[in-house]
Amino acid sequence: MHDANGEQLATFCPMCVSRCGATATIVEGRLTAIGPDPAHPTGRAVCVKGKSAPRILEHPDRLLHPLRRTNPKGARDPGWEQIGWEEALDTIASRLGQIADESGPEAVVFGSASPSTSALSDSVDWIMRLRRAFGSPNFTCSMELCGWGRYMASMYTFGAPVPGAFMPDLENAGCILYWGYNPSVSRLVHATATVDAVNRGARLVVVDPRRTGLASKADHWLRVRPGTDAALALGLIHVMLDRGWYDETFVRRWTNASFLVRTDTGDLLHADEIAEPAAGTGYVAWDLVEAEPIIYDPAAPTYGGAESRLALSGTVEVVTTGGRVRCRPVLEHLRLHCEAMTPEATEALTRVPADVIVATARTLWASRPLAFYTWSGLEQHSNTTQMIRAVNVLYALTGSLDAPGGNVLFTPVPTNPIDGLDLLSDEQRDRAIGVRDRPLGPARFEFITGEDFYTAALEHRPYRARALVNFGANLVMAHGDSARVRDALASLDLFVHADIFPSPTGDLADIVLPVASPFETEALRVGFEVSQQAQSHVQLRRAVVEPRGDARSDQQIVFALAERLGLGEQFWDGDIDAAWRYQLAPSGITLEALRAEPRGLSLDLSTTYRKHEDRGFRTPSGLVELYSETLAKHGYPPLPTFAEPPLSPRSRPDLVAEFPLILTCAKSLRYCESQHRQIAELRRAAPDPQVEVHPDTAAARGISAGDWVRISTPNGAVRARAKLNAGLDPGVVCAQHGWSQGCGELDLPPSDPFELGGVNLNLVLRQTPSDPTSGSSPLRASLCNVAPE
Ligand SMILES: Nc1nc2c(c(=O)[nH]1)N[C@H]1C(S)=C(S)[C@@H](COP(=O)(O)OP(=O)(O)OC[C@H]3O[C@@H](n4cnc5c(=O)[nH]c(N)nc54)[C@H](O)[C@@H]3O)O[C@H]1N2
Ligand SMILES: Nc1nc2c(c(=O)[nH]1)N[C@H]1C(S)=C(S)[C@@H](COP(=O)(O)OP(=O)(O)OC[C@H]3O[C@@H](n4cnc5c(=O)[nH]c(N)nc54)[C@H](O)[C@@H]3O)O[C@H]1N2
Ligand code: SF4
Ligand SMILES: [Mo]
Repeated sequence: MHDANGEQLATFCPMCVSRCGATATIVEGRLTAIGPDPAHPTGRAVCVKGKSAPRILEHPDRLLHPLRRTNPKGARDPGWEQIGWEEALDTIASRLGQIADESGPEAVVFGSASPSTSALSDSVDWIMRLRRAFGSPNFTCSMELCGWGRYMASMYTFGAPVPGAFMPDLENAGCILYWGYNPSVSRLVHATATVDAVNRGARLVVVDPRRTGLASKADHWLRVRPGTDAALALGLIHVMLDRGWYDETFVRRWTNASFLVRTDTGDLLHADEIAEPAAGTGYVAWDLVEAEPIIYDPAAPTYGGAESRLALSGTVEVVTTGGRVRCRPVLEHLRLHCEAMTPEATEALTRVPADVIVATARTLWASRPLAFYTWSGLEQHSNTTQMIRAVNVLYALTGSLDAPGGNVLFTPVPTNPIDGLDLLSDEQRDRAIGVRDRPLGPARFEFITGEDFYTAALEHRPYRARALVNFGANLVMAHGDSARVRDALASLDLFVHADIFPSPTGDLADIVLPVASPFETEALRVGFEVSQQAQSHVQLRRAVVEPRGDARSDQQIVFALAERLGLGEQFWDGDIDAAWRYQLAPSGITLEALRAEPRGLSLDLSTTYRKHEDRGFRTPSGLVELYSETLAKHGYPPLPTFAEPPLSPRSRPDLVAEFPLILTCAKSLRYCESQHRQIAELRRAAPDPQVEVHPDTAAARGISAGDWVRISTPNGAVRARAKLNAGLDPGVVCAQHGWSQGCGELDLPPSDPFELGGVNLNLVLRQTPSDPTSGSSPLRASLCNVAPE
């Protein structure tokens, strides 16, 4: 389409998880504007970052050519020397081959920026394929801080990624629960859909230390003390069980609520332990009518219609091969586990008023179906896995899973998998860094934590990580203890970094590769996730302008590197179109059809609800596991358990005099994570990092709005400007991470991320003590003080 203002091209913005359908305006070969495309399933609106895409593309700091370091690591100036792609790729391939020959392919770690904060969503599956074809089980992408909770921890309850893949069905929800998630900042398309839902009468519950955008529309805003979310969830479960506010039919049939737990050991009773009926396999429940045990065998997962007769409360005596044993059903066990978490006791821990807890439990129950989402507020704690378990168990009790208006798996467009899962042997998978120490954690799924990666690089445990092939990830800024990240990256024999812009992480690389902006390259997107309509949509995003300099897409880099590494066969000999054709084949959609319709094509798919009624859940028992035997076997609590954050006023009263405040953090509206500060259009309205402080807390310290303040933790101090927020608990402050970039146009110099007194929050946060199951870092519940500069 052409008009006086330029050519209008259909596209979508992949710069964050929202992936908004958009229209690009092109004038004389230049991108001049990005605007919404209301006809696209995610195209209602675009944000300020999307609108700034032209400035991002044309920014003078862009990386335009492959670079090779000529000065030693640690030198202030890397001494970048421009090289050609051939030389860059050949050097990388030969060095990687040599390292793999000497130390095994596992010595090479691959990495990427999170697909939620960048266009890496275009190519992350291809990077996975390259890694697996190469033979390395090690991928670092901050999964332990972003994704673990939504995609993996929930496997231990549901056998499925809820709410990661089983998304909230906002269009039909009776009640929406956002727990540590603020889509008004972080996912525009969810924010608009939520406002629609509220306007049509859906209830909204927000659990957040801050009164965020949507919290002002919420029926209940629960101002939780950072890091005590598991206690809050247990307190809500207490009320739900106490009042009978749970879906008994679902709970009986589709959870392990009726399985018997031995009171002597706390373990589940197994069929082979009981005397009558004669030994079988599986678990044991209690038939109240027959007054005898009844066996549940996951291989034939049914009670044969006896569900309604199963005991869910009380205690029974079971004759086992070792004598009489007192047992109680899991639900009773859970009830007792939560017994002490009365609304008042929960208030004392979480600072959420007892009456609000009761009222919230009532709303969650009375306004079903419940759809929920959790994110960063829960994923960056030393107790993340148990927090997620607690919220998941609470959710299971509502019976809304996979029901219309609950969390559902929108039917995806059928495609061939491309992430190369079958290319990595189990033997290699077992070598993932960290999997021995945390066998149920992200390493089990080939995601290694930052902490474990740096230990492998610096301390050679469990073996030495020698190389990193990294697509974007700004590890120095993303992880606690930035100085340790720097030391680990500097210790590598080979560090290859592909990026659009220079970064403090890229500055430590041996070879830097220039990546094209997403608006300069083609990419295939299958499914836009947030609704059935969006998930049915397939789009081949075209290059709306030419790439600058020698920049190439991540996918092109992957394919070129694969060929150099002798892996061309697994990469269609470098032919990306052929790879896409393979991927698309089951969908019936052709590449030609997509190229002819740049706005994308939609299949006519409908959601299948309650799939468990056909095939159960993919847990060991085939049921939703309120009690997780898998966790128990590895020494973790089988029922969700609260642990006080290790750096909190309760755990460390000795530190309270010096560090009386609780420090958490949240994302910025105008920037993605550590990016975009160099864009004047974005920076002008938010030039400095901010820390939100209650007015009384500020006044007591002589701090006024806009003042520069020192945020000190036991690890040192950084700076930020005070933003007064009367909605906060006076004992809580909320800062921002990701600050280091300068902005030349506004004369704002960059800030050294390793210098105390600078603006890099993660310099004074730590990765430890990390979550024992997942290795998640405690970035959102620390102790601090704020003081005027
Ligand atoms: N204290 C604290 N720390 C945190 C968080 C927090 O809330 N608080 N959040 C955590 C979370 S949730 C995450 S996801 C991580 C984020 O950490 P990262 O995943 O590293 O994300 P960014 O900081 O956005 O940095 C992305 C990098 O990728 C580059 N990039 C952008 N687009 C592309 C592209 O298309 N290709 C390539 N090759 N590069 C690209 C950018 O220029 C930038 O250098 O940080 C974590 N760290
Ligand atoms: N504009 C913008 N959009 C983004 C990003 C960005 O940087 N900027 N990043 C992208 C990425 S990588 C991610 S991970 C997502 C993240 O999306 P969100 O999860 O929405 O991100 P946050 O705003 O960091 O955190 C959500 C809320 O958690 C609250 N919170 C802090 N501590 C606690 C706590 O202990 N308990 C509870 N319950 N809540 C707490 C914060 O106050 C915040 O309002 O956003 C994506 N989209
Ligand atoms: S919300 Fe994210 S995807 Fe949408 S326009 Fe903004 S940056 Fe792009
Ligand atoms: Mo993230």
